[in-house]
Amino acid sequence: MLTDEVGQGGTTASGPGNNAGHRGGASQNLVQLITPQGERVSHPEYDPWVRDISDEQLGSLYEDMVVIRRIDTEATALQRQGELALWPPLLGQEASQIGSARTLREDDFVFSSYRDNGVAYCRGVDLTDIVRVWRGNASSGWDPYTVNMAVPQIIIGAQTLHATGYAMGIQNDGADSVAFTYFGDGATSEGDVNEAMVFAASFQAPVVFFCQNNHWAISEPVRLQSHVHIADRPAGFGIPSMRVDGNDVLAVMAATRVALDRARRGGGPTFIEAVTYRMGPHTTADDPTRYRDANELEDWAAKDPIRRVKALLDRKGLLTEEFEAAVQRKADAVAREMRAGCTGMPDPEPLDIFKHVYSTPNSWLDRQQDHYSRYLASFGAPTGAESEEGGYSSYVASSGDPEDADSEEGAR
Ligand SMILES: Cc1ncc(C[n+]2csc(CCOP(=O)(O)OP(=O)(O)O)c2C)c(N)n1
Ligand SMILES: [Mg+2]
Repeated sequence: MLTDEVGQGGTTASGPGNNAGHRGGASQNLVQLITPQGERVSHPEYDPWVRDISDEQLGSLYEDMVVIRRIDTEATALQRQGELALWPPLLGQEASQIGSARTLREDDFVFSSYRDNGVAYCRGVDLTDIVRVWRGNASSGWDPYTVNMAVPQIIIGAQTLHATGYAMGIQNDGADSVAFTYFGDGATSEGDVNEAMVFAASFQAPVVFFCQNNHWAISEPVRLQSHVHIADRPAGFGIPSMRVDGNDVLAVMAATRVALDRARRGGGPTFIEAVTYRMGPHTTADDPTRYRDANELEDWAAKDPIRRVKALLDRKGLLTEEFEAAVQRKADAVAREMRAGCTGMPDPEPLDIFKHVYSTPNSWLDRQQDHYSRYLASFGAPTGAESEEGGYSSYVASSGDPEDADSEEGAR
């Protein structure tokens, strides 16, 4: 089982400089720079990539991880309180998301999945916008071009195609930015991800494939989906890969820098497997106790990504009371802001759902809209929305004979 290996440091099979990354052959070892006990272990190949990281920056990475765990806890609570319809927790994946996202440049472009809300935080997505879709308030959370991050993809793996296409565009523009795509272990079984890798390799596109192997695809264990390490698969496409401890923020950062550097210098795509663990349920609608062993969770809790950086800071004498209090204050403030934004966002008009389906009129949709507006009218005229131009009331007003509404009775 892959879970046993993350306790120790390791090396890769690849050479020096930016030849880092495995091109096939024997299975790779795991890159680790901080042990679960918080010990900084040296790694000749990857140390140079994070040599510049100061104590202050390490503290900042720790703060980021604490903050996104707090975002996650708060959003889970909001869901339990009926304020969000659903939430996909990132608990346990903080180092993978912070170590990578904090390494990106502003002009790089991110294509992610639903679980990468820590990445969205790093990109500067408004806290209210992070939860907007999960509240069922909008079809899309934010404008991708304001933060250079596409809205999260729910169709498993589809974002990797978008990333490869975007990367080919970067190439055409002659720019040195990079398309960076996040996806899960389960996604690697999808055709989309494989097609994205074929194109990326063929055109040597500046794209980084960042797979968070959290060991589960809902209730399917990774060992069922892949009989080899996931990082061994890209070799078949001619894409170099790295296999890093995804609960080690420095190892993730080093690998991300290797991959970005290669892409910026015209060296084409890289695949990173960040070996981590989904410590929570798949979503708030899931109960993992029905399909996974409690011992597995306990093993991974001992490899917690935040605890190990905290232990490292402590070893360095940097974990002062003031520092810890400041981190806590920041996390609380972020959680407060997100909660206020969530509960304070105005409800959309029910018929707004029809506005963004087609750009041109469509008789099928018109008929459905007409039905729905008469159905809504059967509950009596709403208050408050009547005055809004083009809103609920105008649809209701034009919906015709209230007798018709009775025929919708069964739909209640
Ligand atoms: C194309 C497609 N097939 C199936 C699903 C249903 N589905 C939602 S999440 C998920 C598992 C994804 O697992 P993984 O890629 O490991 O990502 P994780 O949820 O672990 O972050 C599946 C199968 C979907 N959303 N899209
Ligand atoms: Mg997974």
